[in-house]
Amino acid sequence: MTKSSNRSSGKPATIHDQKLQRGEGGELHQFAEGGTPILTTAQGGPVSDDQNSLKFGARGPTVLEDFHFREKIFHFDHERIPERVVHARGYGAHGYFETYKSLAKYTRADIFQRAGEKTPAFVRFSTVAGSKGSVDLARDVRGFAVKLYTQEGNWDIVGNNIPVFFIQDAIKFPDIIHSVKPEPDRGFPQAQSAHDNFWDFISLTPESMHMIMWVMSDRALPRSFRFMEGFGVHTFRMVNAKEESTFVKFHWKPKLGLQSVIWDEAVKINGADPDFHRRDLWDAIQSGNFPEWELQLQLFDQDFADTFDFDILDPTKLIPEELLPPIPVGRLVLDRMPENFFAETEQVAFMTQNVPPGIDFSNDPLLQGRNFSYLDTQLKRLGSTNFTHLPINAPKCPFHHFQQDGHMAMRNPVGRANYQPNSWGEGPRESPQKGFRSFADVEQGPKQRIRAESFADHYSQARQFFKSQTITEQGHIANALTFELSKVENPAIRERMVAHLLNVDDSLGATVAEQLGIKDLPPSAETTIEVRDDLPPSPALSILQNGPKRFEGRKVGVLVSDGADARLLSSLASALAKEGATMEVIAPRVGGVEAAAGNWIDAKHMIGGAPSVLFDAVAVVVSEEGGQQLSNVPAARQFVADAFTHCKFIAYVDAAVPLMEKAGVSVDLDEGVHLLGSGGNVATFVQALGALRVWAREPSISL
Ligand code: HDE
Repeated sequence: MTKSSNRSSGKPATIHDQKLQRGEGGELHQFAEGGTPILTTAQGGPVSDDQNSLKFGARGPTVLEDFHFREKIFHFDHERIPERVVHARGYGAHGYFETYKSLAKYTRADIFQRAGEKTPAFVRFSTVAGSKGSVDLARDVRGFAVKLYTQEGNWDIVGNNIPVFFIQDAIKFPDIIHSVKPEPDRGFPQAQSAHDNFWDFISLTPESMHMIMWVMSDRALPRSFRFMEGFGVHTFRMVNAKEESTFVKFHWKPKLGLQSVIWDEAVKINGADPDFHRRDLWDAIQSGNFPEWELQLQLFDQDFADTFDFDILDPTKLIPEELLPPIPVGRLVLDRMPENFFAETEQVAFMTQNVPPGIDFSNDPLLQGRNFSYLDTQLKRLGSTNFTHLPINAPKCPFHHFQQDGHMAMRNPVGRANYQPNSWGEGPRESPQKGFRSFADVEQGPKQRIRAESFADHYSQARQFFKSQTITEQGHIANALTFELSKVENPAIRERMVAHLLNVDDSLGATVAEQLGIKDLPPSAETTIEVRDDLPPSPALSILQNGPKRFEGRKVGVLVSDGADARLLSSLASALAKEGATMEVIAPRVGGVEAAAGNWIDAKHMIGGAPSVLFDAVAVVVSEEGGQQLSNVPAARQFVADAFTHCKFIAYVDAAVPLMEKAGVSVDLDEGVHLLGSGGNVATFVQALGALRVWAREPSISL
């Protein structure tokens, strides 16, 4: 068979150039002159002309019998599959999970039996609300879906970067999602929660308040997939060989620490590079800086669960890590990008119900609903019950079953027996010992539509989350709420939200009301039970208290001009490389600049193409003349001004002062602005970068 190779480069081949050769397997390969494979139809027929459709005469009409044209257009017209109804925009990578030690005490899952065991993995990160082509930096929850190809079948931990959820019962999922998606009459806004429908629903759904605190925090604006946590959200079970069950919550902790951007950056990044997160992951993996997360488990029993007022089955609640420290059990490393985005990232099918023996579900009503839902979505999107035949979805362990036929069946069983039991001595058999056995939980009660009393507290953990944030982070939450509600046109919705916020924190409610210009503070929303004020702050919930302390994995943007000090640049580059960080050069022209010593400095970007929002910190290394010239270039002024406004560290040489001043940045303003002498002070600057931002600057800046 001729291998499809329509992507290989080379001049267009014509049928006259054709030579026939036999391949290794004896198959006939068709080559044009020069060894380029000949373009064929999907049926393998060689194509003579791919530039012109078949016509009568030079000017048409086109002839119906042009089967090559028909096949080509037919296939093109059907290239799209439905995008995911939620989490449509996503980006995936391959890697592996490495088990630290045996967890046989808790689970019989094979993946946790042997220290050092490596299990292939595929991870897909996503936003929830936006379409497939939407921007990366929408304020949104991020999906963090992990497929582990274990020796006992695929295990999917289909989690988020936030450990709680909006709703307690799966039956409300279509409502919350409809409310956040573009409004159905007007078809906008895209990938945004800042609109009436979303806040109307939320203001009528008190159970969402804890999650609202998270999505209004900087957690919803991650700087990189590599710098965010992942959570299984629900309480699951681990079941050991003795059929003993332990409750478990899954946490993925990024090795490079947590980091987010602020809203003004997010808005600008979306314009400057809508693929910011994708590019970041691609660049990191392609350059060998493989992102890594540690899997940590919160393990507990029923007695521990009973110590809380809330229900561990309620997905709007978390167990503070200070009360139950998560135990590290393995690491996830992403080291390979897919070869084909569609085949792998688009077609990967995650399902919460994919669990190996030894992992089991709790009765969390959201999880139960998800277990029901995910199979539907695969059939809808992938179009066949045989979606497990796609390589990305197929298990990597041996598998045998009697499922057969159906659309696009690629793996077709041979032999006579397609049922069991059979007396032909053929085919697989079930194994009571090795097979999946559900934990034999005892349940009873009347059949009814009801929400348990234990799910009734909607504000205490929202308050705990708010109180666990630094002042800076609390300010960001208040500003996010103000922005979002400022886009709500119906004042009654704004007021209903403020009434809820007053239950979370008086000052938060009052600040948002004040910033929105609500003259009379509404009474706080009614609660069914008293909001607890005694839950201690949990520092684990704050991003800023869990930063990396090192600049590793981050990037400095260096603005240069002709006559720049190349030695200074190279000492900056090597100091950053030592930290595991990178540097990109931005010049007036993308071709680069001539250094003071006459050598050439290559640039990666031109000024207008690389605003400082794309970097974690900036430096300005220019000549006297360059500094003067750039001070008249709006994009250069914006580069510096934004870096300052976004509380970034800035390094500069003396010659950059005119530019800094025109950008409104006084060089002796704060400790985040560093003077680089020729070769000097680079180390101090790079050391300081570990703090990532100069938050002390923020109160003096009004965005
Ligand atoms: Fe999902 N969710 N979800 N979800 N979810 C989907 O499955 C659903 C929920 C999550 O990268 C869909 O393949 C219901 C919570 C991620 O491919 C769909 C409910 C959490 C992804 C679906 C929830 C998630 C999805 C859409 C309420 C965090 C992307 C396409 C009961 C713990 C996976 C698809 C990927 C995707 C249903 C709630 C995470 C429709 C019914 C809670 C990360 O099946």
